[in-house]
Amino acid sequence: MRIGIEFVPDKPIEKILKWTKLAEEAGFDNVWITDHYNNRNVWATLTALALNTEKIILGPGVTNPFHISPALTASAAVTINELSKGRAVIGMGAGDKVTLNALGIKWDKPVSAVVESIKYMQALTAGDKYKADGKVFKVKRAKLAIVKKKEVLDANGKPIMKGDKPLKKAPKIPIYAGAQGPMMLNRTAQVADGILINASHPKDFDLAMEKIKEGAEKAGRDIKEIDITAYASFSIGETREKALEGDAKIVVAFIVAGSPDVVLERHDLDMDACNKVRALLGEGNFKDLPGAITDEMIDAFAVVGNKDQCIKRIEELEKVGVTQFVVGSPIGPKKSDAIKQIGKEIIPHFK
Ligand code: F42
Repeated sequence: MRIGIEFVPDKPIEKILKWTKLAEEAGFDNVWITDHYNNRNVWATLTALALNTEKIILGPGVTNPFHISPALTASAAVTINELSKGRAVIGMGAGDKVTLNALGIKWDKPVSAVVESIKYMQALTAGDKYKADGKVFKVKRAKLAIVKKKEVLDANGKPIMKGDKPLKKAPKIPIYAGAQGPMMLNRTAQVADGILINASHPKDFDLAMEKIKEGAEKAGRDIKEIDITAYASFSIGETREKALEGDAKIVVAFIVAGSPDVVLERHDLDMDACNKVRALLGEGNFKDLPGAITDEMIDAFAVVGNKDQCIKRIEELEKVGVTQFVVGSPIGPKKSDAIKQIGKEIIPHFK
């Protein structure tokens, strides 16, 4: 099981860097930086992280093909891969419809946009020419000049030949898709190296796995090739009560309010209680909001608790097929303490 961590660059980059260094020391495999245009820029943040870390894998989690052309995203990722000596990945999702529409950006065919952008970036990051007549992207001619292909060596260190020339390949930059919906899961499972699923409960993964399997089978892929990632809301403390002292309930409130009824029903949540949360959030009543969050809502939408409770849930997710667990916001009441606690008590359990 890989263990990743998510940071939102709504704080100065120095702070994100400090936490990322702590995460690297604590043994995290991946750091994912969220992308919202109203926060600090994701690629600027990743540049600072790439230059000041040694081991941790890094990438946007997730950027989208509507704000930025996939050609530019591919170029940014190749640049970060060079700066970090081969540690870049890309997370690509549909983006937020409301935010994009507010900027006057059309959000048409989000599933096709994500799938086509992944193929587009796969070609460009591999140093290949790309041309497409897709539903969303009509590309006449694209190629990155900066990709350095290297000779591929066999087990004895000799170049593998392709005809009379040595076979050359660019360093691989894995591309992950952010996906929740059935169509998005199915179609991205046909092309992506990993799938970032914004969920914390095994019930959600049972359903997601069905769609991922369908997609992988359709493309003739082995599901083991896909890094199935739980992008989970998380809060750890010495006790469950302590873990709940920070923003965990507020994060859960946003998830409850943003989830379709079908998801709330899947978790047998009381609809009146959920509607109360929606109303309080709508009014901006953050004072009464925590009191409206039930234990059932927390259990459905976050991994919260002491070391043993968190380990138990991550193990349950591993059983249903999750191969990377991403510790997402709020992480804990105090981020630095939580990162150290995860490094001491959680990561060794899964390594
Ligand atoms: N969004 C951000 O803006 N910033 C972030 O940092 C971010 C991080 C993140 C991390 C993990 C993750 O899973 C999601 C994350 N997101 C972030 C959210 C992400 O950008 C997307 O909004 C979210 O993942 C989209 O959810 P979804 O997989 O459910 O896809 C949407 C488009 C959806 O509604 N899908 C449905 C489905 O079944 O998959 C409906 C599909 C649909 O619209 N179909 C149309 C049709 O006509 O049938 C279109 C068909 C076509 O060709 O596209």
